Amino acid sequence: MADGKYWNEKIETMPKEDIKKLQLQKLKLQVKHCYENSSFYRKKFDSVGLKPADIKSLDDLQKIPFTVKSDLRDNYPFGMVAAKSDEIVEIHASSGTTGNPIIGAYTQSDMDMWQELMARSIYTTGGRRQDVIHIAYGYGLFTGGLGFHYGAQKVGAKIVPASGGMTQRQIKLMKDLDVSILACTPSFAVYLAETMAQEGVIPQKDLKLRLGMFGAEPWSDKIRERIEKEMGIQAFDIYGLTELCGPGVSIECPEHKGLHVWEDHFIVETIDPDTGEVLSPGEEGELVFTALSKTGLPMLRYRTRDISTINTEKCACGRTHAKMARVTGRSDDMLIIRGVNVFPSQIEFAVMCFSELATQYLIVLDRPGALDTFVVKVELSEQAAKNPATDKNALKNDIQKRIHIVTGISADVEIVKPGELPRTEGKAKRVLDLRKGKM
Ligand code: DLL
Repeated sequence: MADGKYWNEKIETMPKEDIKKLQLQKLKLQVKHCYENSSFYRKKFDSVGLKPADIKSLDDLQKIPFTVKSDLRDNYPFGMVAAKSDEIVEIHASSGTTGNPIIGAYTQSDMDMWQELMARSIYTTGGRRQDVIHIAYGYGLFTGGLGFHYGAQKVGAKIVPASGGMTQRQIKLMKDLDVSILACTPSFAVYLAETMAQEGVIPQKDLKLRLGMFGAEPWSDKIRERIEKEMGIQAFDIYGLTELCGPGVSIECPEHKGLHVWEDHFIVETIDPDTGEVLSPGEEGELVFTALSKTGLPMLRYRTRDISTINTEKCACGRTHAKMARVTGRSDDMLIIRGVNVFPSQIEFAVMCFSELATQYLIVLDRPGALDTFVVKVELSEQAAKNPATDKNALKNDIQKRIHIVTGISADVEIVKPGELPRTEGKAKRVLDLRKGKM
């Protein structure tokens, strides 16, 4: 049990050269594991004439082809797995997407690594066994709730597994149970702060809250300032993805100058998203991770689509692991609405079920206050517009219900006249995102 500044001082402050040696040692084993146990990786290696023995240095990593999200979808559910079926002990999935979901299939050793990294991450922010941690990330297939749960268990903290919803009740619990750490999406934290103000709860006086761990969606310094000021806490950014383990891939340290990537388990690169060229530290690009310890569903050079910058300079906190800047956005079209991943294709799928509608639609996102607004504008077909029997209110309700079923979140549907939505030449523009700069 850790009792100082670090959860695992030896690992967290390991000299950079030693981290590199460890990474190379693990990379060689991991490549061999993939080649011998996953037909997906074997084919990938064979397609470029690469053998595990060709990986002799960390620079050789660049010889390995990228793994992309569509590989996971195409090989759903277990085509990329490198473990025996009975070795998989838990499965999670990222939110969003119609078609095949992106799943994470974890062995016991993957689960142990995840729990360890979450414990290390909580500890890095200052979380200790004396803390009461309120976990308001969703529990279930999403890795947020259970990821924090496992980590907090290892730290030995008292857990309040609140999950999502019932905001007022959550505030009451936070008050009555002396909650000291809040873990949720940044947008939910802002919403909680707003509701507290409406309910006359003054966090600085009525709560024992001292820090928060926020992630799963991009958030800006402005949001951080608001959360910190309104709740009287220190906010920490936490990053991760289902494909690698869930939250706990990287964590902000008390210096608040980036998120340390746990390099004993992951090699991080940044690449130009258009050309795939590997970038140098300090250059902004797409994050690519190689998981060094995962045995269930290994990830070699996995393209995340997340845009960030790597910083390899020394950190004043003493940790030697490289830092990534907060993720500013994604290079693909996935939308994160109120913390939930939504693809425009899901909306298309939902609205195209209605014969009364034309094929045009537009998703309008905004953030006038704390929460995202999510409007879907759809066009009536000429025929339905002319038909006096068309009941627009009933249609609107049905479409809203359908969108909720498909995405899991509520949208406001606006039905407009035929021809009213803008048309473009070439690719249709389906999303009008007015949230930029309003976070
Ligand atoms: O969001 C894991 C997570 C849970 C991280 C709780 C942090 C806290 P997925 O559902 O697979 O996993 O979504 C992963 O969410 O590729 C990013 O685009 C985005 N994301 C995650 N953390 C951050 C963050 C979880 N701190 C996708 N800042 C990732 C910005 C984030 N975006």
